[in-house]
Amino acid sequence: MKDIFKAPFIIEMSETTANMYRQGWDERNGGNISCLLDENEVAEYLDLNCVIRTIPTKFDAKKLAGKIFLVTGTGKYFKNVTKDPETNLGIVRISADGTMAELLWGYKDGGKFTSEFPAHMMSHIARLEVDPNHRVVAHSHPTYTIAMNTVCPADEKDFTHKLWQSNTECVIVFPDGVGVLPCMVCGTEEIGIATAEKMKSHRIVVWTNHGIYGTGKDLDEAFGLIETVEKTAQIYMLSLGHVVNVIPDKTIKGLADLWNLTIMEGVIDA
Ligand code: 2HA
Ligand code: ZN
Repeated sequence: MKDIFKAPFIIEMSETTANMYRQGWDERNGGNISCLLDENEVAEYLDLNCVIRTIPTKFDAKKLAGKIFLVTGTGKYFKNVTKDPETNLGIVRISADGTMAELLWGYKDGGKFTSEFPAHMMSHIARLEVDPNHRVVAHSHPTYTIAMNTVCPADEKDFTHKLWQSNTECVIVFPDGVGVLPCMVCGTEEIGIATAEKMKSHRIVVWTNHGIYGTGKDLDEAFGLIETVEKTAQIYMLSLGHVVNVIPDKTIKGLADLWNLTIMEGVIDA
């Protein structure tokens, strides 16, 4: 068996959580990440017949039966992952009936996966249905995005438009727009269902007054989506009350046409 502490998926997860912490997006135990792993790759590091313990999923995860995920732990701090991945992370396999997560590695102190496990798993189901290359769901509390929620309506077309108008990168990076949920109780199956519904048509979902979900084929892509929204939310908040130039709709359309992108419907008139 190879040394799991040297596995690319553990190193990349440690680097990403540390990076997010340093951005100031993940205070205390804020944020959580899950990555769908390749079974054959995991088998190079772990005996897949050795289940340490089982943890109830508390929702129907049957559509993910047999799939293996690397998931940040509940109550754990992103800033601590690098120095102790085995306590702060876990590798779980969804049981055949979808009611249990079989712990294959990690959560060494008896812990378990993030409280947002339902939102993560339901988002994986939704994204895999539209994109077979999808692998990562990352949740974070970026400051300016949450600040934008306090001054903007919880309306996804309006929110997307404001981002597209503030930074020319936005329509290119997320032509599919940003899904927006109203302020809801987090950690529940309900918010998981609502998030997954948005994930059918968006790779980014904002939880009003809470934070953001970014998804993608790898950690870089999920991180990059969050980073682009957050940078643009910062531009928006810094210029609030002093705006003389926003990107005209015809330029947003021009950018989309130049890059052959299909943009979220109903956001611009052009
Ligand atoms: O893990 O971010 O949404 C703490 C949270 C809950
Ligand atoms: Zn959160």
